[in-house]
Amino acid sequence: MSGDDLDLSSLSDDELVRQMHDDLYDGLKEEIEEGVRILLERGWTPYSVLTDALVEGMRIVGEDFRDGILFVPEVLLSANAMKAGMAILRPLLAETGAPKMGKMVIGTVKGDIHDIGKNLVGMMMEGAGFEVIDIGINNPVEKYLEALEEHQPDILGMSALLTTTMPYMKVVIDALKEKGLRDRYIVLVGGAPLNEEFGRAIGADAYCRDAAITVETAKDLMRRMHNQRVAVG
Ligand code: B1M
Repeated sequence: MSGDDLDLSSLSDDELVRQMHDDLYDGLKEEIEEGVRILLERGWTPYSVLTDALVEGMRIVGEDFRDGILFVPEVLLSANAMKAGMAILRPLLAETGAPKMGKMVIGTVKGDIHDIGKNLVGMMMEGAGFEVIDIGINNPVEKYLEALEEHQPDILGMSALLTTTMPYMKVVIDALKEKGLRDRYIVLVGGAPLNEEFGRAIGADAYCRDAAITVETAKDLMRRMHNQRVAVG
Protein backbone atom coordinates (compact mmCIF):
# COMPACT_ATOMS: atom_id res chain seq x y z
CA MET A 1 0.00 0.00 0.00
CA SER A 2 1.11 3.58 -0.62
CA GLY A 3 1.99 5.93 2.25
CA ASP A 4 -1.62 6.92 3.01
CA ASP A 5 -2.99 3.43 2.36
CA LEU A 6 -3.87 4.05 -1.25
CA ASP A 7 -4.80 0.79 -2.97
CA LEU A 8 -2.66 0.94 -6.10
CA SER A 9 -4.52 -1.93 -7.75
CA SER A 10 -7.78 0.09 -7.67
CA LEU A 11 -6.29 2.76 -9.97
CA SER A 12 -6.69 2.86 -13.74
CA ASP A 13 -3.50 2.42 -15.78
CA ASP A 14 -3.09 6.18 -16.29
CA GLU A 15 -3.73 6.95 -12.64
CA LEU A 16 -1.34 4.23 -11.55
CA VAL A 17 1.45 5.49 -13.81
CA ARG A 18 0.96 9.04 -12.48
CA GLN A 19 0.98 7.68 -8.92
CA MET A 20 4.20 5.81 -9.70
CA HIS A 21 5.80 9.06 -10.88
CA ASP A 22 4.85 10.57 -7.50
CA ASP A 23 6.08 7.50 -5.61
CA LEU A 24 9.38 7.56 -7.46
CA TYR A 25 9.68 11.26 -6.66
CA ASP A 26 9.09 10.42 -2.99
CA GLY A 27 11.54 7.50 -3.13
CA LEU A 28 8.93 4.90 -2.12
CA LYS A 29 10.64 1.65 -3.09
CA GLU A 30 7.91 -0.81 -2.06
CA GLU A 31 5.20 1.16 -3.83
CA ILE A 32 7.30 1.23 -7.00
CA GLU A 33 7.79 -2.54 -6.81
CA GLU A 34 4.05 -3.03 -6.31
CA GLY A 35 3.23 -0.68 -9.19
CA VAL A 36 5.60 -2.51 -11.52
CA ARG A 37 4.02 -5.86 -10.62
CA ILE A 38 0.48 -4.56 -11.14
CA LEU A 39 1.29 -3.14 -14.59
CA LEU A 40 2.94 -6.44 -15.61
CA GLU A 41 -0.10 -8.38 -14.37
CA ARG A 42 -2.28 -6.11 -16.49
CA GLY A 43 -0.32 -7.18 -19.55
CA TRP A 44 2.05 -4.25 -19.95
CA THR A 45 5.33 -5.15 -21.63
CA PRO A 46 8.43 -4.81 -19.42
CA TYR A 47 9.73 -2.17 -21.84
CA SER A 48 6.59 -0.01 -21.51
CA VAL A 49 6.70 -0.24 -17.71
CA LEU A 50 10.36 0.78 -17.83
CA THR A 51 9.93 3.75 -20.13
CA ASP A 52 6.46 5.09 -19.21
CA ALA A 53 6.53 4.56 -15.44
CA LEU A 54 10.19 4.52 -14.36
CA VAL A 55 12.27 6.50 -16.89
CA GLU A 56 9.59 9.19 -17.22
CA GLY A 57 9.36 9.40 -13.41
CA MET A 58 13.12 9.85 -13.17
CA ARG A 59 12.97 12.58 -15.83
CA ILE A 60 10.65 14.55 -13.53
CA VAL A 61 13.00 13.97 -10.58
CA GLY A 62 15.89 15.23 -12.75
CA GLU A 63 14.07 18.48 -13.53
CA ASP A 64 13.46 19.30 -9.88
CA PHE A 65 17.02 18.28 -8.97
CA ARG A 66 18.26 20.72 -11.61
CA ASP A 67 16.00 23.46 -10.29
CA GLY A 68 17.15 23.02 -6.68
CA ILE A 69 13.80 21.68 -5.47
CA LEU A 70 15.19 18.20 -4.75
CA PHE A 71 18.60 17.48 -3.21
CA VAL A 72 21.06 14.56 -3.28
CA PRO A 73 19.57 12.55 -0.36
CA GLU A 74 16.08 12.68 -1.88
CA VAL A 75 17.35 11.84 -5.36
CA LEU A 76 19.26 8.89 -3.90
CA LEU A 77 15.98 7.52 -2.53
CA SER A 78 14.36 7.97 -5.94
CA ALA A 79 17.32 6.19 -7.55
CA ASN A 80 16.96 3.27 -5.10
CA ALA A 81 13.25 3.00 -5.81
CA MET A 82 13.95 3.06 -9.56
CA LYS A 83 16.58 0.33 -9.18
CA ALA A 84 14.12 -1.83 -7.23
CA GLY A 85 11.64 -1.54 -10.12
CA MET A 86 14.37 -2.27 -12.66
CA ALA A 87 15.40 -5.39 -10.72
CA ILE A 88 11.92 -6.88 -11.31
CA LEU A 89 12.04 -6.04 -15.02
CA ARG A 90 15.60 -7.17 -15.70
CA PRO A 91 15.00 -10.96 -15.96
CA LEU A 92 11.90 -10.33 -18.07
CA LEU A 93 13.80 -8.14 -20.52
CA ALA A 94 16.61 -10.69 -20.74
CA GLU A 95 14.16 -13.52 -21.43
CA THR A 96 13.49 -12.77 -25.09
CA GLY A 97 15.39 -15.83 -26.33
CA ALA A 98 17.16 -13.65 -28.90
CA PRO A 99 20.12 -15.39 -30.59
CA LYS A 100 23.56 -14.54 -29.19
CA MET A 101 24.67 -11.32 -30.84
CA GLY A 102 28.06 -10.52 -29.27
CA LYS A 103 29.69 -9.31 -26.10
CA MET A 104 29.90 -5.87 -24.50
CA VAL A 105 31.93 -4.48 -21.61
CA ILE A 106 30.24 -1.41 -20.14
CA GLY A 107 31.14 0.97 -17.33
CA THR A 108 30.72 4.52 -16.06
CA VAL A 109 33.87 6.63 -16.31
CA LYS A 110 36.20 7.80 -13.55
CA GLY A 111 34.77 10.46 -11.23
CA ASP A 112 31.17 9.53 -12.05
CA ILE A 113 28.89 7.38 -9.89
CA HIS A 114 25.68 7.60 -11.96
CA ASP A 115 24.70 4.09 -12.99
CA ILE A 116 20.97 3.92 -13.68
CA GLY A 117 21.31 4.69 -17.40
CA LYS A 118 24.24 2.32 -17.77
CA ASN A 119 22.30 -0.45 -16.00
CA LEU A 120 19.34 0.14 -18.25
CA VAL A 121 21.52 -0.07 -21.36
CA GLY A 122 22.99 -3.32 -20.01
CA MET A 123 19.51 -4.76 -19.44
CA MET A 124 18.31 -3.87 -22.91
CA MET A 125 21.47 -5.23 -24.53
CA GLU A 126 21.03 -8.52 -22.64
CA GLY A 127 17.45 -8.63 -23.81
CA ALA A 128 18.67 -8.24 -27.39
CA GLY A 129 21.00 -11.22 -27.00
CA PHE A 130 24.29 -9.57 -26.05
CA GLU A 131 26.44 -10.88 -23.24
CA VAL A 132 27.08 -7.90 -20.96
CA ILE A 133 29.98 -7.48 -18.57
CA ASP A 134 29.22 -4.52 -16.31
CA ILE A 135 32.33 -3.12 -14.64
CA GLY A 136 30.39 -0.62 -12.54
CA ILE A 137 31.07 3.03 -11.81
CA ASN A 138 34.06 5.35 -11.39
CA ASN A 139 36.32 3.40 -13.76
CA PRO A 140 39.84 4.62 -14.47
CA VAL A 141 41.38 3.75 -17.83
CA GLU A 142 43.26 0.78 -16.31
CA LYS A 143 39.97 -0.88 -15.31
CA TYR A 144 38.62 -0.61 -18.86
CA LEU A 145 41.85 -2.04 -20.30
CA GLU A 146 41.85 -4.94 -17.81
CA ALA A 147 38.23 -5.78 -18.61
CA LEU A 148 38.86 -5.66 -22.37
CA GLU A 149 41.88 -7.92 -22.00
CA GLU A 150 40.01 -10.37 -19.77
CA HIS A 151 36.70 -10.57 -21.61
CA GLN A 152 37.68 -9.83 -25.24
CA PRO A 153 34.32 -8.20 -26.07
CA ASP A 154 33.14 -6.89 -29.43
CA ILE A 155 31.90 -3.66 -27.90
CA LEU A 156 33.14 -1.21 -25.30
CA GLY A 157 30.37 0.96 -23.83
CA MET A 158 31.08 4.00 -21.68
CA SER A 159 28.63 6.12 -19.73
CA ALA A 160 29.03 9.64 -18.26
CA LEU A 161 26.37 11.88 -16.73
CA LEU A 162 28.47 14.87 -15.77
CA THR A 163 29.95 17.50 -18.05
CA THR A 164 33.09 17.24 -15.90
CA THR A 165 33.50 13.48 -16.44
CA MET A 166 32.53 13.09 -20.09
CA PRO A 167 35.99 14.20 -21.38
CA TYR A 168 37.42 11.11 -19.63
CA MET A 169 35.96 8.98 -22.41
CA LYS A 170 38.60 10.46 -24.72
CA VAL A 171 41.32 9.43 -22.24
CA VAL A 172 40.15 5.82 -22.57
CA ILE A 173 39.89 5.96 -26.37
CA ASP A 174 43.33 7.59 -26.65
CA ALA A 175 44.80 4.86 -24.44
CA LEU A 176 43.32 2.24 -26.78
CA LYS A 177 44.86 4.04 -29.76
CA GLU A 178 48.28 4.25 -28.10
CA LYS A 179 48.23 0.51 -27.45
CA GLY A 180 47.14 -0.24 -31.03
CA LEU A 181 43.86 -1.72 -29.73
CA ARG A 182 41.33 0.85 -30.94
CA ASP A 183 40.27 -1.04 -34.08
CA ARG A 184 39.53 -4.24 -32.17
CA TYR A 185 36.43 -2.81 -30.53
CA ILE A 186 33.27 -0.99 -31.41
CA VAL A 187 33.24 1.95 -28.98
CA LEU A 188 29.80 3.28 -28.02
CA VAL A 189 29.30 6.20 -25.68
CA GLY A 190 26.21 7.58 -23.95
CA GLY A 191 24.87 9.75 -21.14
CA ALA A 192 22.61 12.77 -20.83
CA PRO A 193 25.19 15.56 -21.46
CA LEU A 194 26.72 13.95 -24.58
CA ASN A 195 25.76 14.46 -28.20
CA GLU A 196 26.71 13.13 -31.60
CA GLU A 197 29.30 15.80 -32.22
CA PHE A 198 31.04 14.96 -28.95
CA GLY A 199 31.03 11.25 -29.83
CA ARG A 200 32.68 12.01 -33.18
CA ALA A 201 35.20 14.44 -31.66
CA ILE A 202 36.53 11.92 -29.13
CA GLY A 203 36.79 9.13 -31.72
CA ALA A 204 33.90 6.87 -30.62
CA ASP A 205 32.10 4.78 -33.24
CA ALA A 206 28.75 6.16 -32.15
CA TYR A 207 26.94 8.24 -29.57
CA CYS A 208 23.80 6.48 -28.32
CA ARG A 209 20.99 8.71 -27.04
CA ASP A 210 19.15 5.99 -25.14
CA ALA A 211 19.09 2.27 -24.43
CA ALA A 212 16.92 1.32 -27.42
CA ILE A 213 19.18 3.26 -29.80
CA THR A 214 22.22 1.57 -28.23
CA VAL A 215 20.76 -1.83 -29.11
CA GLU A 216 20.00 -0.79 -32.70
CA THR A 217 23.42 0.83 -33.14
CA ALA A 218 25.22 -2.17 -31.65
CA LYS A 219 23.40 -4.60 -33.94
CA ASP A 220 24.03 -2.43 -36.98
CA LEU A 221 27.76 -1.98 -36.27
CA MET A 222 28.16 -5.70 -35.46
CA ARG A 223 26.61 -6.56 -38.84
CA ARG A 224 28.95 -4.13 -40.61
CA MET A 225 31.99 -5.48 -38.78
CA HIS A 226 30.99 -9.03 -39.69
CA ASN A 227 30.50 -8.11 -43.36
CA GLN A 228 33.88 -6.38 -43.47
CA ARG A 229 35.60 -9.46 -42.03
CA VAL A 230 33.85 -11.71 -44.56
CA ALA A 231 34.89 -9.35 -47.41
CA VAL A 232 38.53 -9.28 -46.23
CA GLY A 233 38.60 -13.07 -46.24
CO1 B1M B 1 23.30 13.47 -10.42
N1 B1M B 1 23.45 14.91 -11.74
N2 B1M B 1 24.75 14.29 -9.40
N3 B1M B 1 22.86 12.13 -9.11
N4 B1M B 1 21.72 13.11 -11.39
C1 B1M B 1 22.62 14.81 -12.95
C2 B1M B 1 23.37 14.05 -14.04
C3 B1M B 1 22.37 16.34 -13.30
C4 B1M B 1 22.10 16.58 -14.81
C5 B1M B 1 21.20 16.88 -12.43
C6 B1M B 1 20.87 18.29 -12.71
O1 B1M B 1 21.50 19.16 -12.20
N5 B1M B 1 19.91 18.52 -13.54
C7 B1M B 1 23.67 17.00 -12.79
C8 B1M B 1 24.81 17.10 -13.81
C9 B1M B 1 25.04 18.52 -14.29
C10 B1M B 1 26.17 18.61 -15.25
O2 B1M B 1 27.11 17.88 -15.27
N6 B1M B 1 26.06 19.60 -16.09
C11 B1M B 1 24.02 16.08 -11.63
C12 B1M B 1 24.88 16.45 -10.55
C13 B1M B 1 25.39 17.88 -10.56
C14 B1M B 1 25.26 15.55 -9.55
C15 B1M B 1 26.22 15.80 -8.38
C16 B1M B 1 27.51 16.59 -8.72
C17 B1M B 1 25.38 16.50 -7.28
C18 B1M B 1 26.14 16.89 -6.04
O3 B1M B 1 26.79 16.09 -5.41
N7 B1M B 1 26.04 18.15 -5.74
C19 B1M B 1 26.56 14.36 -7.92
C20 B1M B 1 27.76 13.78 -8.69
C21 B1M B 1 28.24 12.49 -8.15
C22 B1M B 1 29.30 11.85 -9.06
O4 B1M B 1 28.96 11.19 -10.01
N8 B1M B 1 30.55 12.09 -8.76
C23 B1M B 1 25.30 13.65 -8.34
C24 B1M B 1 24.77 12.56 -7.66
C25 B1M B 1 23.59 11.90 -8.00
C26 B1M B 1 22.94 10.82 -7.14
C27 B1M B 1 23.95 9.91 -6.43
C28 B1M B 1 22.05 11.48 -6.13
C29 B1M B 1 22.02 10.11 -8.20
C30 B1M B 1 22.71 8.92 -8.92
C31 B1M B 1 22.25 7.58 -8.42
C32 B1M B 1 22.69 6.46 -9.33
O5 B1M B 1 22.87 6.60 -10.53
N9 B1M B 1 22.86 5.33 -8.72
C33 B1M B 1 21.85 11.21 -9.24
C34 B1M B 1 20.81 11.22 -10.21
C35 B1M B 1 19.76 10.13 -10.10
C36 B1M B 1 20.74 12.19 -11.25
C37 B1M B 1 19.61 12.45 -12.27
C38 B1M B 1 18.48 13.12 -11.51
C39 B1M B 1 19.05 11.26 -12.99
C40 B1M B 1 20.05 10.41 -13.76
C41 B1M B 1 19.36 9.16 -14.20
O6 B1M B 1 19.50 8.12 -13.58
N10 B1M B 1 18.51 9.27 -15.24
C42 B1M B 1 20.34 13.41 -13.30
C43 B1M B 1 19.41 14.35 -14.02
C44 B1M B 1 19.34 14.06 -15.51
O7 B1M B 1 20.04 13.27 -16.08
N11 B1M B 1 18.51 14.83 -16.17
C45 B1M B 1 21.49 13.90 -12.53
C46 B1M B 1 17.68 8.18 -15.73
C47 B1M B 1 18.48 7.36 -16.76
C48 B1M B 1 17.59 6.27 -17.32
O8 B1M B 1 18.86 8.23 -17.81
O9 B1M B 1 21.28 8.23 -17.09
O10 B1M B 1 20.49 9.73 -18.99
P1 B1M B 1 20.38 8.47 -18.24
O11 B1M B 1 20.66 7.25 -19.25
C49 B1M B 1 20.04 7.14 -20.53
C50 B1M B 1 20.84 7.82 -21.66
O12 B1M B 1 21.63 8.93 -21.22
C51 B1M B 1 21.62 6.70 -22.28
O13 B1M B 1 20.74 5.61 -22.15
C52 B1M B 1 20.11 5.65 -20.86
C53 B1M B 1 18.80 4.93 -20.91
O14 B1M B 1 17.94 5.39 -21.89
N12 B1M B 1 22.90 6.29 -21.70
C54 B1M B 1 23.76 5.51 -22.42
C55 B1M B 1 23.46 6.48 -20.48
N13 B1M B 1 24.63 5.87 -20.39
C56 B1M B 1 24.85 5.24 -21.56
C57 B1M B 1 25.93 4.45 -21.99
C58 B1M B 1 25.89 3.94 -23.26
C59 B1M B 1 24.81 4.20 -24.12
C60 B1M B 1 23.73 5.01 -23.71
O15 B1M B 1 26.95 3.17 -23.63
C61 B1M B 1 26.95 2.57 -24.81
